[in-house]
Amino acid sequence: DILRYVTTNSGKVREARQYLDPDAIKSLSYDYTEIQATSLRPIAATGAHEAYHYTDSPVLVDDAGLFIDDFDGFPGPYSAFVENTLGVKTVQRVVESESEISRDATFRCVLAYCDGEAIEPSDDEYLNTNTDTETPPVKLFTGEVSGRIVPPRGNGGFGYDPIFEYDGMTLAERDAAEKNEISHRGRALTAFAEWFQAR
Ligand code: ITT
Ligand code: NA
Repeated sequence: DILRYVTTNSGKVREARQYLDPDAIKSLSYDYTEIQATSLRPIAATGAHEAYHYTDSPVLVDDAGLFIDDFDGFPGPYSAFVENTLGVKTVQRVVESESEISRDATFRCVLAYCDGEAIEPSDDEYLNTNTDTETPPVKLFTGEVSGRIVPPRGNGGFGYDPIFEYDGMTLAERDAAEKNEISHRGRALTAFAEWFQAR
């Protein structure tokens, strides 16, 4: 069965291409329900269940967010809402205007895979958010990158990339391959691709 990389975000698809065999995987722009939660894992897992039931074929859901340390992880799971309301430049200005707080932040990405088959649980990579035992479990792959919030630079990437600096460059100053080498998504996709190929 063909694997669907489920996202409405073309920036994610561009980055994921490097890891996913184009003959075996297709992207699907399906907007699954995002539950309200303070961490990405249950959101991705629930989304994978829903997308699996929608497509009836194997799915990989990608939930990501920017967690600002001194804002207790805000915007975190609400990163898309905050980008669409305040905008990323305002987020940067708010961080800058608070003289006592640090600029440290972490990008996180959670990939949730579901193919309807029972997947052997391995520690907490395995999650079944539903008490309904008919619900197939999902397997989770995570990646993160820690950096700092800076005034916007660069035209590459998407979302918060221009205001997130890692090792002297913002993520928007890197092309997709360079971003993948160090990014939350690149790390999660590397882990997924290793597991998926070895299966
Ligand atoms: P899908 O849910 O359909 O995949 P989305 O863009 O809504 O697309 P998320 O729910 O994961 O994705 O929202 C994540 C938010 O964080 C959104 O504002 C993105 O622009 C941003 N984001 C995610 N990954 C990012 C990355 O690698 N670089 C910069 N911003 C990112
Ligand atoms: Na979303």
